[in-house]
Amino acid sequence: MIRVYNFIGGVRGLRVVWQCEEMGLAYEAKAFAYPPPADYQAKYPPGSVPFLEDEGGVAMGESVAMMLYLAQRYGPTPLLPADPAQMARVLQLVVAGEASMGGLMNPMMGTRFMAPADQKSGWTLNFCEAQVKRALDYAEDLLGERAFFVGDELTLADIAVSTALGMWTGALDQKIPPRLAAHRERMMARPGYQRAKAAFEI
Ligand SMILES: N[C@@H](CCC(=O)N[C@@H](CS)C(=O)NCC(=O)O)C(=O)O
Repeated sequence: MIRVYNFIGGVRGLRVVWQCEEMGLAYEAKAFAYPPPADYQAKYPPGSVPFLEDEGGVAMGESVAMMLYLAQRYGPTPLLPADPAQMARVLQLVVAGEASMGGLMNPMMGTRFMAPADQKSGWTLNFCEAQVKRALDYAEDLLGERAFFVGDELTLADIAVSTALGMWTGALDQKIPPRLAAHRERMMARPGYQRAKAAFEI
């Protein structure tokens, strides 16, 4: 069975189990508080979450890779459309959700919660913030007035970007542009999202 390790309330593991919910895949959610227990560190030496295990010796890190893995292994799924233009846009936004959004938020969160008092601001922090805002403005334009980023139904793009917005508005307490904000509200209202969120709330 698919097993996903995550921090309690962790956003990146939510990506993966939310996708499982939307695809109707059975999974086991393993949640723990930060810092991870020693046996987890042995399983995944970087010690970050999420981490996924599955039948056949599958053991992997990186939330976005997990999303693509699940779509490939258990698809085809409308979450990753076959139409080339739609597939390309979905892949772009799924990767952007981490490479141009979530990944840049990590140094911002580290600075906010872990840096000494005299190092809580600076050029790098401003740079990361500006880069994320640029990516969000672009996502806002791509979304336009539509309900979903690509086509007429949910795709991996909605899941990946929406969860990055969760870090931006949650841990980082930042604002998001209005159409993205409405999109996030719609995503959080989905039963699959609600069930996934509950899986990591202990
Ligand atoms: N690119 C990785 C980022 C993983 C990551 O930074 N996870 C955070 C929690 S959401 C974490 O484990 N932070 C604590 C740490 O790195 O020790 C992914 O998408 O899985």
